[in-house]
Amino acid sequence: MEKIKKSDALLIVDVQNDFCPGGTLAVAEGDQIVPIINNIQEKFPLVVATQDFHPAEHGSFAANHAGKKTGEFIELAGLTQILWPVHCVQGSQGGDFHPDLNRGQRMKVFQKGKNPEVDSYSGFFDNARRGDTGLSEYLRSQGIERVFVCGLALDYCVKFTAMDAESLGFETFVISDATRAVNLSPGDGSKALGEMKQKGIKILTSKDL
Ligand code: VGL
Ligand code: ZN
Repeated sequence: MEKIKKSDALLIVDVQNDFCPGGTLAVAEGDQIVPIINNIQEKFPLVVATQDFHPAEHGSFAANHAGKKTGEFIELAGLTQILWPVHCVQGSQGGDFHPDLNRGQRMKVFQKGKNPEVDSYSGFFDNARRGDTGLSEYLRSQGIERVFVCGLALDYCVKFTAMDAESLGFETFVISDATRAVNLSPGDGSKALGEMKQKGIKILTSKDL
């Protein structure tokens, strides 16, 4: 069991329609984490969400590169970039939070992926680490020392957010039953868990809270 303290925050990563079944970048069982996340929210003194929030011309969309398909690679912001289907476009229904996700008054939202020139998996920084969403500063201003990460997708935005949290000096936990992986390659989800453990991130389940 992990007793929740006043200096703990729950980070809900990208629980948006396009990452749930029926969405353009659907994660299998992505919607099944919603009731779990709703149940644990009330235990935390602070709950923060991230939202993938792309302009239609975003460079990570295969559709914006003539002759390229989803899953192929290009160079973007000097980094190798995998190409995605169009997803989480600003103002679209796919970019909205899952309708069943509880969103209390307290829940501040940090949007990412707004710059078309670079992708942004982490809720803290873009992939080139040039842009900062302000999440780290906000958590510190609220006296947060430990973060518990959940949401979508385990092998991309959850992993990058947890890795950055840990490297920024927050004690970091991932709630394994409150996340699901895209698994573009089979096993990506378990690989992500292994990489995170190696960095000192702790893995627990909602029942441990
Ligand atoms: C994500 C791929 C592209 C995620 C966002 O939220 O995990 N994955 N954009
Ligand atoms: Zn995205």
